Amino acid sequence: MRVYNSGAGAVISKSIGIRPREGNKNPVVVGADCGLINAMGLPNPGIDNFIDELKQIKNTELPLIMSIFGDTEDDFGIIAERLSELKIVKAIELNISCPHSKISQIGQDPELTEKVVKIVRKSTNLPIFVKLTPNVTNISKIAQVAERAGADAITAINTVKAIAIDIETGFPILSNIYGGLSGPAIKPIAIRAVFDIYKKVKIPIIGVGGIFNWKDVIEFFYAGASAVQIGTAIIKEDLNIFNKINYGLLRFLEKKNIFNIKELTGYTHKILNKNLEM
Ligand code: RRO
Repeated sequence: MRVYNSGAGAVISKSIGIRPREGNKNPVVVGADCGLINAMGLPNPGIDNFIDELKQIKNTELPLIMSIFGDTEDDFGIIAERLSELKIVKAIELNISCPHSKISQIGQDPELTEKVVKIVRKSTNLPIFVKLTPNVTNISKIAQVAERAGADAITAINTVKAIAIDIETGFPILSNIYGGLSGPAIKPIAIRAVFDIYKKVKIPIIGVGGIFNWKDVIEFFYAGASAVQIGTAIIKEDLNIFNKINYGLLRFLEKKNIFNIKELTGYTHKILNKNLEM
């Protein structure tokens, strides 16, 4: 509720699995020059406890998107079905892309992606977002597979697989060795991913990766996004970021005489295609 009341259009949960999970041992986060590397290890209370917690939220109008993951492919369907009974859940996002866990294997494999999305499609009528990993050669191919299997939107991107090493000891800093890099360092990678996916799918794309201000949001929309997510910037700054971004976007749209932010989606593609026609 705090995030929503701070100006976010919707709220997305940490990924929830079938059973409680502690996550990795410390250290699980380390700073990088332009962002963070994390290997939280999917810590979460498990679906039963989380549903109990959700039931305590009085305002069911809160636009809540539930991020989910499974230890098995069928887990995704079981969790999605259970969440569908709750009025507060407005969409489900499939995490098939955490770079330092087993689930990233799904998002790196077209056949597994298709299988998981189809299982969830059969389990729920809620909109399904599929969050993709940049740690692949051809992200738009995976997006196409997800679209064909019944996804309603693509979220791009999850973190970029990374390592940080302590030069005194020579040991990797994170207990898990590998982690996921987020923050401004990955924004150009995320923009490229959204740009490439936009060329290949018709469903909306939710852009994520290194957004800190309204200019970043415009860039994602021009590349092809219809919405964006913000994570690392909330940790590095604070919840005022949502109002600051909303204000900056409104001023930009007013200045350009644009009535609906939808008009920005894919703008770069439109001007590039026009140039090609000339
Ligand atoms: O919990 C994590 O370690 C984690 C997850 Br689920 C994810 O999707 N991406 C990430 O960078 N870390």
